[in-house]
Amino acid sequence: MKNSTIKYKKRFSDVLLYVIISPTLVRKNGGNILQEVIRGGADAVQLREKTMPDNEFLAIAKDFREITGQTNTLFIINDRAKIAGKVNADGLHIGQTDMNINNARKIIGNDKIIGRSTHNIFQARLAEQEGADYISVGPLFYTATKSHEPPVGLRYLQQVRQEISLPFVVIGGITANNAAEIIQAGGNRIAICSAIICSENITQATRTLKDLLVKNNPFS
Ligand code: 3NM
Repeated sequence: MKNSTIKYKKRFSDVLLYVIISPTLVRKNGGNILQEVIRGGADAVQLREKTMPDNEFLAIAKDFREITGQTNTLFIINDRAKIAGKVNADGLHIGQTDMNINNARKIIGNDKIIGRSTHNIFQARLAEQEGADYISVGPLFYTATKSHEPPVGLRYLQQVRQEISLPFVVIGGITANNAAEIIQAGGNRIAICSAIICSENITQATRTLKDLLVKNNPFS
């Protein structure tokens, strides 16, 4: 493995709190949200906008690249591989209906991180075979952010822990109220969107969740 490849993979293995930012969801400036979550201790951020035109997305992605570069925060782009390559994002997150992992690698480079959404153990096995660097496991609970996807509950998390050796983030309906239960169940890396970016005080909401993860961190 090349040094740069090890660098990116290692950086993902250090992630505890992964924040998904959709500026249009809260009608706020993306750069401001980003700065607040970084201040609160986010280890990785994902820029996710499903319907925004590419040129607008690209402008935000450039800002995100600059800001995350200054703070050494891992920067991942949802779905838009070409833009991830263009702005030199650290990684790409792809859903089940997005492109395949091989094609994504060709666009963003072999050394970058590729994450795949999974909703059942078959998808998780496939993601592992196809060479994903991490998977997301969810939605654990109902979430308005991805309301068409039925919740999988903690049972799927247990299956992943038993069978899959890739790093994973748990996702979907996670808040400060249920995070401790999820961490106890083995969800050591958590991805959150609305409970952070829709809160009144984004920095404080991020800090609260990060503290819970650090306090219960089995890696330290
Ligand atoms: N992907 P919130 S759940 C973007 O299970 C996304 O693949 C999911 O948002 C999956 O923290 C989800 O607001 C929404 O529930 C996460």
